[in-house]
Amino acid sequence: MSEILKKKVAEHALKYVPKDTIIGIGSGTTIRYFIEALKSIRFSILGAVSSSVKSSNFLKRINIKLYNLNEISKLEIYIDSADEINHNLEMIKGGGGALTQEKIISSVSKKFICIVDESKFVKKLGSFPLPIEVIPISLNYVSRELIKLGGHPKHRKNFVTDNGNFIIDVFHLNFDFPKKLEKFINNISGVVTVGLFSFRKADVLLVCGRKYFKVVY
Ligand code: ABF
Repeated sequence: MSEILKKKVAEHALKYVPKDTIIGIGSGTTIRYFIEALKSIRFSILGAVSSSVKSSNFLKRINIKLYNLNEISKLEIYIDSADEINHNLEMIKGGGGALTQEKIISSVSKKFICIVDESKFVKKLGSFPLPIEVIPISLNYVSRELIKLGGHPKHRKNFVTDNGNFIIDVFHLNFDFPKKLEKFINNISGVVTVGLFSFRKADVLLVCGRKYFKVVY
């Protein structure tokens, strides 16, 4: 069922794509549906900045021109999904491992449009473990610091990010003060990016449920 909802929300997101612009594009299965849907738009887009090798490959297959973020100073929109998003539009991202590029590209974008199926729209963040990208030699040090914070860190086995780094998935963290938590984790040496998006949260959320479709600002 969630595949159908992901596809629906992805197709709906086409309405938010401005003409003749370069758009920022995230990663994951929901975004895969969005990229598929891009084939059907009648007007043109100039191209895309992609957040992962996987998304870049899908975009190339449908002949969308790819830009390096360094060639661009601003983007009108960034479209991506999330692993969890709350009513304040703060998110946990990085289940697919592309959180660093996702955070950078969304930071350059005027508007972050998040598209999810209803299972990801939550009252409270934290059922999904928080992904953190770390420099490989810092794995154990960062894990010890996360334990001090009350978390249960788990190294994501057999996984290397597009940047050559490791991912730690952290369970049981307290998300009562997301900004404080994001800042604190960002400050641990060896952390490249934390998959908590409380500063660069979404601007618009599209949620597709079995019985409803919601737009949240
Ligand atoms: C990206 O894709 C990630 O930040 C998030 O981890 C994931 C969601 O994946 P899916 O669309 O496959 O559920 O947005």
